[in-house]
Amino acid sequence: LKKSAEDVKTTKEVKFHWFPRKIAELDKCHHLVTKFDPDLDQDHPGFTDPVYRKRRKMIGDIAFKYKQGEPIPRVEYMEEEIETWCEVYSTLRDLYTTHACSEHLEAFHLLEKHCGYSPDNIPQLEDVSRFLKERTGFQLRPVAGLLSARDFLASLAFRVFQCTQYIRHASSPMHSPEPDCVHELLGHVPILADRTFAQFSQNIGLASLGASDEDIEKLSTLYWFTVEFGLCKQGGAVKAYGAGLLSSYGELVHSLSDEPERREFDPDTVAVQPYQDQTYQPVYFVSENTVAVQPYQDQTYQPVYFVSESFSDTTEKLR
Ligand code: TIH
Ligand code: FE2
Repeated sequence: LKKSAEDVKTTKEVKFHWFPRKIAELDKCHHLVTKFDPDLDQDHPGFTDPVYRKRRKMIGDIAFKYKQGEPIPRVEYMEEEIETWCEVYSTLRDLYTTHACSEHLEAFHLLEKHCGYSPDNIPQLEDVSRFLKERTGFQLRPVAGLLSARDFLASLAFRVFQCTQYIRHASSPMHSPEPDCVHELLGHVPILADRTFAQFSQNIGLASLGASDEDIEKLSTLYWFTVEFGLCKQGGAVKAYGAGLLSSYGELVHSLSDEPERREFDPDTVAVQPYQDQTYQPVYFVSENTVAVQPYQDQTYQPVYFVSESFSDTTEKLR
């Protein structure tokens, strides 16, 4: 996390980080982590592909220029990009029937019907954003790469999901170590169309506002093992609801195979569980059905508190 003098305001006893007070201030929440940058990371599949890197810059510029409230500019995707999309889409779609949770399946169906989701079309963020806004009040905003945890979580507090618009390199369609539009559109978007899940996501965001670095770390770990890599029990079977699973054919199969360890979800344990972000997870956490939480407005809540009481079976009642 990048920290500068202005980020930390200090009075005699209280030390807190700057955080956005209104949605327009998300324009300041744009600090990127360069970890998986194809220009800097030698292991990135696009590192030796100048055409890919140029394309990434072009699409990234949309995000750099974007101001909150504007419509998200459309991208005309190239043939090779659509081929990558098609390969991932077709393979994953077959797998969802058996591997995805019911909330994901239900929303995916609607997205195919109303939002241009199909094997030969990469949906436009603006269209998807409008769909989500109507369903759960979530909206998308374009981002040029991996954001700092603090900025990313802060936007969730405003029901804004920062969303990449470029696509993964054609040489590795089945798994990407960084977010791309396949990950956002196939992994995150469907589940953000669920009211209970949307509330859970916003609550993590609210808890993050002004939090200490230590608590941001805990909240991102919690986010990692739920929103990104969470499994849940549904009708006696274990299903995936994490976006990192639902956007990666390789990891989706792996997560429900005999290979990894699966443990019962417990927020206090999960918040401090070490994780790695280069390849498949060795351990996943299984929740009882779906996440349901109360809407908290109080920014001083301890992050682990609200999550401890968060798992109950109220999804059906909320519908
Ligand atoms: N591994 C995911 C995919 O291949 O779609 C992408 C990411 C998940 C979590 C962070 S990046
Ligand atoms: Fe993600």
